[in-house]
This record gives sequence, structure tokens and C-alpha cells, in this order.
Amino acid sequence: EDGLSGWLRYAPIKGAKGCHSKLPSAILTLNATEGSPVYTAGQELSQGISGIFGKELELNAAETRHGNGRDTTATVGTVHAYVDSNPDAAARLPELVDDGFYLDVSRGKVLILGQNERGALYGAFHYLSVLAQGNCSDFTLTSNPDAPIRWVNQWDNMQDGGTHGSVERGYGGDSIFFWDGKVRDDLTRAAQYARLLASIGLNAVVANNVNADAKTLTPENMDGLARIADVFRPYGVQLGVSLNFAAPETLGGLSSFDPLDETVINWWQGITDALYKRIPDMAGYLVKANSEGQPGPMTYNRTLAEGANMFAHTLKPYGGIILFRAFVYDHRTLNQTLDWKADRANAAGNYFDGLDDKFEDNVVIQIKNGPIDFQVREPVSPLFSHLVKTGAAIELQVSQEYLGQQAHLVYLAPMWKEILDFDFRVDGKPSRTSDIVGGKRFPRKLGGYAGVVNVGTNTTWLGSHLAMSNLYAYGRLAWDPSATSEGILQEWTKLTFSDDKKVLDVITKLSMESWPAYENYSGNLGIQTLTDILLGHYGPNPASQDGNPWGQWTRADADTIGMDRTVWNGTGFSGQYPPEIAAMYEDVATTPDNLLLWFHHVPYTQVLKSGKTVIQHFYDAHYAGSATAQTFPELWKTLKGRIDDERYEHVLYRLVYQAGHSLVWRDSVNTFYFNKSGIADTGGRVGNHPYRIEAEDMTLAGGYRRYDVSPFEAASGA
Ligand code: BDP
Repeated sequence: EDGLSGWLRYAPIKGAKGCHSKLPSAILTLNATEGSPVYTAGQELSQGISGIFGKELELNAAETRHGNGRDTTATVGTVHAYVDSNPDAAARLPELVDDGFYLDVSRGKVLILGQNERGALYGAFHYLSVLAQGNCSDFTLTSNPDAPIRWVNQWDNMQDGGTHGSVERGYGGDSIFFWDGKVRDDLTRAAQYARLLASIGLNAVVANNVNADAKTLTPENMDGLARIADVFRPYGVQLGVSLNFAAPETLGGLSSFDPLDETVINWWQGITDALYKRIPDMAGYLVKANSEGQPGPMTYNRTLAEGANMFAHTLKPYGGIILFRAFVYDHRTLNQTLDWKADRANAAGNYFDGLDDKFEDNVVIQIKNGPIDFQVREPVSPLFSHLVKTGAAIELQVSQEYLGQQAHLVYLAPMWKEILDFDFRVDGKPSRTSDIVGGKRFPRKLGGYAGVVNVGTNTTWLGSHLAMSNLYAYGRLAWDPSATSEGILQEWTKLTFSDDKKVLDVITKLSMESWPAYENYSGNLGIQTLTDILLGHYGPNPASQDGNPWGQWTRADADTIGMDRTVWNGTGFSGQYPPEIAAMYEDVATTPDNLLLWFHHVPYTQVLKSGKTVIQHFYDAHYAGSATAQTFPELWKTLKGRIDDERYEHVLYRLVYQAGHSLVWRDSVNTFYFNKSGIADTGGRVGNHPYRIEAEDMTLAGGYRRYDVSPFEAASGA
């Protein structure tokens, strides 16, 4: 159990025998062409039912088999193919949208129909997931995705340091796609990845980093990309490509990359033609422009819309789409010591202002969930409420860049649910984020989800077995944002580990407590993850948050803390929300405590709705969060013998580490603000850690060397 098959283990279940009479005995695929998603569905059904129940099914036998006079065939295909041979069925089949599926399971006779081939495969995976959870009863189900765009972004580099392919903000090893500046010869892992993604309804992968290398587009590498698309295709997963805006100059040798320049436009058309020649079903492009040093249209005083539309035009004849990122800001001009009103949170709103009706209809704006950058808590990006005519996709980060990098357990579905359920009250009407990206609030054809996943070559994919619940939840929520965090988690746990009640209870408790715990010990009240901001985004470093343009600025001094983002006195960010929401955030009294310091600059002695002062809340929350983390390894130990030793030990190791590191977080942050404010902890704990062993008190033995801890407050002695 090395994690490689994720939740698709098809492991034998208890009570399998009782199911045999309710299972199909043969499989009929309505498209038997190898490599088609329907063919794949047949393979999965036979592999799954064999694994879970030990029953071997006959695949595409010459005649449909009738056991005991009953038809016990599992038929899988598109609605279209089915109706062709069963015209009478047309009237009783439900309406399906692209990628949707219909399941009818009745005493071994199983009908799995997709609106398209991909939908049929999704239906097969769904049926198998129900079986693998021990349920072999009859049912019918119609399932349609909430949004058409359900993409994965991988931040894989083609080349790193001249040797291999690393993954930016990836914590599970090297790239499964690239090596040494080229596409890997062996793409077995890429195919396995596509299988996992298809099983949770994800339909495209952008394989190369948003910080794109122009060399991705050499003819040799385009051939390589085509090979990736080939291994994805049987799973209905399409390939998308990240572009570097300056490629016409750096790769093409032109003297410009101005999006209105005819030669530049022609160059991109040539690239698009060359890609579609190799990959006729390519999903489209992803572009990061004018952000963190990346080139873009603004380099030539062109608007973001002019930049995005250039690609949109080249893609249109092929039905391709462009995901254009809203993550636009200039880190060189954002320096609070120069301009205290400079606020990175304002950037996207400002740059996209006035562009809503300027984008082509195959442009979708990909917006990170919050206005800064995947922090432990952020308000939802106000840009979702500004784009009424332009399609929008929400970018969520499965990879835990700021959230413990898979060395900490942080189950993210509860956070994503809060974001997706957030109601912007546009024009005073219900306007939930999920309804905006799902195209329900504003009538738009395109929209949806982009998840930054960043798996790697490690057999656990993400570096930690438990972190895979986040990938699973991402797929499930992109398909159906009304699914519950706990429901998703339990499904994943049953498929990944076991349906043993104890296992379910423990993993549920750990996971559901993990985000609140991490928020408590890493940065609460909306102050953000007080992590090191400049280097690895890992571990505590509250001092690094201020005075640099990449950070969100705690603005902490001896008496006060928090970023004033009000209109009346601050950076004006709260004014980017529709009136009802803006009014809520504008006022300290109505701002929820968990975002207080995001929107307001207040004294440490400010009293919260809970009755505590800000500083005492800080102290208490850091103790509470790390105390919760201490319970994780103990809870996990109760599962010994109930799951395989390999994964048991792997997870335990990480939870023990997390428990320890949460204390480092707690003491670093608390000591930092204690030193700054001089206000004592009423509990008498902060600054008083008699059990800690100072490195200075130890004797240096062989194999150890002296190291100056930076930031200083992360060291014991402070
Ligand atoms: C930040 C990451 C950086 C990414 C950037 C982005 O630290 O590696 O390139 O976001 O999303 O979170 O473009």
C-alpha cells in the first residue's frame, strides 16, 4: 500500500459474497475501440469488480448473456450510441449536459450512459465507487456537473538547474511529465494520474508551470506534449498548455511580443496551429501575465483584455479556450514603506476594472479564491462579483503551499466550502461564488474550477497519504459544490483505507479539526498564515510579513496590528465588494472576528465579539491549535492494526512531526507579539517554556553542526 492507486484500490470488501447475485456477469461497451473512454470504462468495470468481489466478468462477449433468464449485462456507452440500438429508450432517459451521466442499476442489469464518452466513463467510476463502499443495492442516478471547466494546473518545470523537471510548490517529488527540459519518455505516471482525475470528474490538465518556459513550444517539445495528450485521452482528460507571453521574442526571435503587432499575432497563430495539428482535442491555454516579473500585454501599454483576446482569436477555430489569470500584480511597485495605501489585495480589482465587456467569449478569467495568495484565511476575491459578462473560474490550491506543505494535515474542503458558499449579494440578490463560477448567477456559457495540484513522482502523489483527501474533495466539489466536506471525506476514507467505523471516525475527527487547528497556530483573526513570506512559505516568520511587496502586511507595531483596508481610512479594498458586503467589512463592529485583522488596524487591546482582547485571543488560539495537533498522533495510534502498517507508519511520522512543529509555530508567533506588545499572557504561558531544551545547553556531538536559527524567534532562546 504505497498510495499509488489512491482511492482506486478496488480492494476486497467485507460482505462481498452477499453482493454476487446483484452484480452483472458481462460487460458490453458500446464503443469497443481501444483508447476510447468507453473502452476504458469497460476495462475499469472488469478490473474493479474483479478486485472488489473476485468476480470475473465477460467483456464484450459475442452475445449478451442471460443468467437465470435475467439480463445481467452492464452496458456502458453514450446516450447517442444506446438510443441508436434502443430507439424506444429515448423517451425515458433524462436530460444530460456535457460530461453528465445516467445510471440504472437493477439486479445485475446495469445501464451506464454518458452524454458523451467521458460522461460514460464517469458513470462507470461512480458505479464502482458505490460498490467499493459496500453498497450493491439497486438505484438510478442522473448526475450532471455543476460547471464545464474542471481543470487541474500543475506547476511543473520542464527544466530546473539544467538537469531535471521539478514542480514549483510541489511536495511530492519531481515532475511526472518533464525531465531534463523534455517530455519524459515514460509517461506511465501521467496515465495513472489521468485515471485518478477522471474518476473524480476532472477533465483537463495544464501540465506545465504558469511561470512558463517558452521552450515548451519547440517542435520537439510540442511532439512531447502530444504524447502526454495521447496518454490522457483514454481517460477523457484534455491537455492544456501554459504560455509565456514573451515567447514570440525569446523563442521566435521577433523584436516584440506586443499583442497588437501583426507579426506577433501571426506567430501565435502558427503555434496554435502547430499544437492543434498534433493535439486536435487540446483544451486550450493558461496565461499568467504581468505578474511577479512575468511579461504581459501591459509591457506594451495594452490592456489585459487585448492580451487575452490575442490568444482567444487563435484558439477560436479549434474550439479552444483560454484561462487568463487574474493574479496580476507588480511586486516592484508594492512597497508599503513608499506608499502605505499600496495594497496587493486591490490589484486584480483595479487591473480588470472596466474590462468586463471587452473579452472574447472563449476567455475565462481564472481567479484565486482570495485576493492575496492561498492564505489560511482570506475573504473571497471581490473580482468574482465584478465579472458579469466574462466567464470566471475559481483557482483553488490543493498543494498546501502556505498550509504546511503536506507535512501538516490540513483538510481543505471546509475552507473551500465557505468560499464557494459565500454570498456576494450582487444587486441585493443571492450571488454565491459557486453559482457565479457555475454560470447560474450571470448567464454565461463558460466557467468553473482550476485546482493547483502539483503531484510528483512520489508514490503518494502529494507526499502524504492523507493529503489526497484534498485532491479527491477538489474533484467532488468542482462537480457538485453542494456536497458536504464530511460526506466527501468519509467516501474518500472508505475507498482509500477501509469502512471500519473506527477508521472513519478517527480520520473524520483529525481532518475536520485540522484546518481550524492550523489557522489557530499559524495566524488567526485574518492576519493570514504568518509564514516565512520570502523563502519557502514554510514555518513561522511573522517578522517577514511586513515591509516587503510580496506580503500582505500585518502592520504590527508596539500598540496596534492589522491592515486597514476600509474605504474611509484605509486602502479602500473593502469598497471592491457589492454594497451590502462592503458595508459589513467597512465596520469593525460587523466584520467577523476571523477577518478582523484583514480589514482593520486595531489596538492589541481591542475587545472581540468573544469578549477577549486581540492579543489574548492570539495567545489562546495558538495554545488551542497546537493542543489539538498534540492529539493527532495519539488518535492515529488507535488505528494500529486496522489499516496496513505501511501507510499507518507513513502517516504517523507526519502527525508526530506536525504536533512538534505546531509548538514551534505557537511559541514563535506568541513570543514575537509578546515582545512587540509587551502585554502579558493572562494564562502566564507565553515566554515561559520550562520544558524546552535550549540548544545552547547541549553538547555538540558528531554529525551535528552549529546553525544560526533565522528568524531568531523560531529558536528556543528567543
Ligand atoms: C504564488 C507562488 C508562486 C506562483 C504564484 C502564482 O508562491 O510560486 O508562481 O503564486 O500563482 O503563490 O503565479
